[in-house]
Amino acid sequence: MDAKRIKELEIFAARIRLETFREITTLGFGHIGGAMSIADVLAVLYGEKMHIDPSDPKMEDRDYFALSKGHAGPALYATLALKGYFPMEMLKTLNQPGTNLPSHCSRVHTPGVDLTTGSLGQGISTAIGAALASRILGGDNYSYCIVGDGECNEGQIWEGALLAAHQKLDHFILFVDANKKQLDGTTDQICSMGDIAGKFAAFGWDAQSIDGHSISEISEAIDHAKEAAGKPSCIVLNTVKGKGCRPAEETAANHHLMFPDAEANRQEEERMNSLVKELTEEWRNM
Ligand SMILES: Cc1ncc(C[n+]2csc(CCOP(=O)(O)OP(=O)(O)O)c2C)c(N)n1
Ligand SMILES: [Mg+2]
Repeated sequence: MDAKRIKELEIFAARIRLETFREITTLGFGHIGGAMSIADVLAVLYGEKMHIDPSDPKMEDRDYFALSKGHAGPALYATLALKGYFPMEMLKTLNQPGTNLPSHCSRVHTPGVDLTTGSLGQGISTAIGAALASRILGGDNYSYCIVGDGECNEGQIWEGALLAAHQKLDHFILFVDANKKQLDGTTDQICSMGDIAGKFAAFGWDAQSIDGHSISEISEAIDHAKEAAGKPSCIVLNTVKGKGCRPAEETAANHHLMFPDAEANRQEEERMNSLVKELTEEWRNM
C-alpha cells in the first residue's frame, strides 16, 4: 500500500472517530473507550480489504464482519454511514427510542450489520458459524471478527478457537483488540490474558501481534493472514483504549463515559475535525 493510500485510510479512521464521538455525545453517554480503539482496523477493513457493496448490503458473496465486542457498535455505525450504507443523519438517533442503531449491534435493525452481538463471547461463535457455512456453500469469502481482550476471559472464545482450528477455517480472520482494559479495570488486574497471540498459536492458529493503530501494519497483517493456508488467523491489535479522543484518553476508567458538558464536547469535536482537515491537507500535498 503506498503512502497516499495509507493517508486516505488514516483520514477515514479520523472521520470514524469524529462521527463516533458525535454519536456518543449527542446521546450524552456511551462506550467510548472500546469504540475509539478499533477505528483504525475498521478503516482498513471497510476502506480497503472487505469485499462489500454498501448499495447491496446482503450481496451473496460478500465478506462478513462480526463486532463480537458489540458495545463498540457506535464505531461500526460511523463506518457504515461513511461508506454509504445509510444516511449520516441516522447517526444522531443512536440508542434512542425507535432507532435502527441500538447501543449494541443488531443484524435485524442496521443495514450492513451481519451478526447480532453484545453478549460477550457469542459473536465469535456466530462468526465462526458464518465462516463454516460459507465454506460449505462453496464460497471464497472471508469472515472477520473483532473481540475484546477482556472478552477473551469468556470460555466461549476458546471453544471457538478449538473449533475454528479443527475445521481449518483459513477464511476466518479474528482481531483481538488488546487495549489492556476491560469494564472495571485493566485486564492484568481482573483476569490477565498473558500472551494472547501465543495462546491462539497454541490452539493451532496463525497468530500475529501488531500495532493496532498502524494502518500499514494492519493491512500487511491481513495480507499475511490470507496466506496462512489451512489455519484460522488471529491478529492481536495492541491499542490504546479511547485512542484519539482526548477526554477518553485522559480518563483512566474510560470504558463508558458521560458527556454532560456541551462546551467541552464542542471543543473536542472541533479538535477532531481539525485533525481530519490537517490529514486531508497532507494528502493533497503528497
Ligand atoms: C456475557 C457478558 N458479560 C458482561 C457484559 C458486560 N460488559 C460489556 S463490555 C464489558 C467489558 C469488555 O471488555 P473488553 O472486551 O476488553 O472490551 P473493550 O476494552 O474493547 O471495551 C463487559 C463486562 C456483556 N456485554 N456480556
Ligand atoms: Mg479491552
